Amino acid sequence: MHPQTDALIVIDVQNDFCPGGALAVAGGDEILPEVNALLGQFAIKVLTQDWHPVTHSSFADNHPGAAPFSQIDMPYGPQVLWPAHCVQGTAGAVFHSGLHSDAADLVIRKGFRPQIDSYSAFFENDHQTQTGLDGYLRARGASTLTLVGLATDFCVAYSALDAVRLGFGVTVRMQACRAIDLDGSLARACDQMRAAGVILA
Ligand code: VGL
Ligand code: ZN
Repeated sequence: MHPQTDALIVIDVQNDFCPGGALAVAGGDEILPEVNALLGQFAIKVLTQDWHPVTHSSFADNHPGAAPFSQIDMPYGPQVLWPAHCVQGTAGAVFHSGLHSDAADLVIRKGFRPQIDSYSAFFENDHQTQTGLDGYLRARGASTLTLVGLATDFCVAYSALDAVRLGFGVTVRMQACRAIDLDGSLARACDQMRAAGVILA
């Protein structure tokens, strides 16, 4: 058992990010045994759930003529346009059936504002709008975090970098993560995480 001050954050282990899903991450379901084992070892366990309205501005479908995986400029910075995924209330947004989601203390939903995406578990992509997770973890006395889930190079990396900025000690368990790897995004994310002081275990 990990100490009371150590929290496990499981990022976006949802059907749409697993094989067969709308934004499938290769091998996304392979992490389930390790993620479930970790859920049994931490006192503080949080799941995040990507949770978009069908009108969400990160969906290529909502930008006529735009191709999935292209980039646009949003008021808060560059934004990749994704295939529609994790739409609120759909099967794709549900946690993978093999995830022991009942073990979680808290589920943080993110990306529900139509005009802004939210990769990180802590801040939306403007790096200012908070999800509330920082306050929750502090209130429970967490000082170190272990991150696992999908996808390594987007939601896991953004969460890890924000967590370090917020003053948490952060470990990413790479064997319990899988990446989208768009144009070298995995290598870039790993470099950024290491440079920021994230432990890649
Ligand atoms: C994610 C792209 C879009 C993720 C979520 O969970 O990494 N990536 N929405
Ligand atoms: Zn999303």
